[in-house]
Amino acid sequence: MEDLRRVDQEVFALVQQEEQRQAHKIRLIASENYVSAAVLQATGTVLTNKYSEGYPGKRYYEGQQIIDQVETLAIERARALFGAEHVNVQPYSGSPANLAVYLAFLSPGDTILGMALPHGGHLTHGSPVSISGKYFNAQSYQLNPETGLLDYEAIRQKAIECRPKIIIAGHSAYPRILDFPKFREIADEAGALLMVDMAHFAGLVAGGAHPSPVPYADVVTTTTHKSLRGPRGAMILCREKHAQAIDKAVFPGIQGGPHDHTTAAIAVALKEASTQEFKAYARQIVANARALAEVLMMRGYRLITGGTDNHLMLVDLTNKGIAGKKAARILDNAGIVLNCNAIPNDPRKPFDPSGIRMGTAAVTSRGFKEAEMAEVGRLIDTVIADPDNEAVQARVAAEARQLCAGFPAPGLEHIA
Ligand code: DSN
Repeated sequence: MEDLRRVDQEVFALVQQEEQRQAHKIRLIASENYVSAAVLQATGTVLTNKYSEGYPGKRYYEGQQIIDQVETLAIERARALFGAEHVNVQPYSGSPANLAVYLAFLSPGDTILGMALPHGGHLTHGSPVSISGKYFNAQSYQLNPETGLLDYEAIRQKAIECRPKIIIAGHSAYPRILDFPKFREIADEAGALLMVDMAHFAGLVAGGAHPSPVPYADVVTTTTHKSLRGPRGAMILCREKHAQAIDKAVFPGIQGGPHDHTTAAIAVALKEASTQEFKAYARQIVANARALAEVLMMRGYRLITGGTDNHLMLVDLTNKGIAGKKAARILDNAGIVLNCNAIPNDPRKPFDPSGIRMGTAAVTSRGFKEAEMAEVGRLIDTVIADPDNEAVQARVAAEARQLCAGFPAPGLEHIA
């Protein structure tokens, strides 16, 4: 980054500091990861200089000889990896991708049915503060208050009662595998389209560590930067009969020119995700989540649903006498980065909820296995058990840094 250093020392210094932070801390935010150096390099190319409204072979501006090939490569790799009939790789991120699906199939005021945000759904699945809840009649389903699990019979009844045009399956904080055949059955019975937002677990699907929604859903949206380990971006996978509606909704419906440098990096990430190594990575993400969940439960932590089948877990801290926001803050001081999170039927406010969420995609990218996850669980407990002790936090931060030092993060191998 010699040119960046010369031209703008302030930004250069901040980037360097962020590199240090990512290298030295144990990153457990369930939606984050470390992309490879190859993905970083593709993101930083001259493809950022190009405008290419339209789609390969049908663009509004000239000079698309190379860009068409880049986008086609990304599309074909995504189709092959996920077995999808049609893929749009242009959405800028997950929220625009979801909005594009709504634009493709809904008129303002139409009914959608998604998982409630406080129960693990995403803002764009119909939260009242999001455009998805403001422009549409957003109905929601919730988790069973006793088990913390999805109650498919209750979802079915709700769908029959409100007759949504789209049922949304997918989440940001649900630690279990979704029953896609069951969602398909419910959608058929209610006469709805089924949309699956697989942003969180797309990498697990790609690596065969999670069932694929593609055979069951009409439309699947995903970000590319979570467990899939690509650049910040998104894709929409759909059946051929919806291809035109989806493409028109993305452009010109809600977006202008695609970010071609991102498309190139998505293509690289998809190539990486098609390898045997990535399959092993996806399996290890799940094994690591289980290992961390077990250590925490052994130490008296209450996990929502009693464990995890995917990359994430949700911990109710009520019995530990500490709220989620404070827990997240002191853990960050101690070199362990995660986020506070509402638990189902949380009596506390969203900005300071009762729980914390953690995921294993990023630490698995740097090579942590079950033994390191046990160590991470011990460190978390040490901090939570003595929440006002800054000396403990400093000691744990040093231990976290030492643990990370043995596992250089992808893209950050140059950091000592
Ligand atoms: N913000 C992401 C997450 O953390 O789950 C979802 O978009």
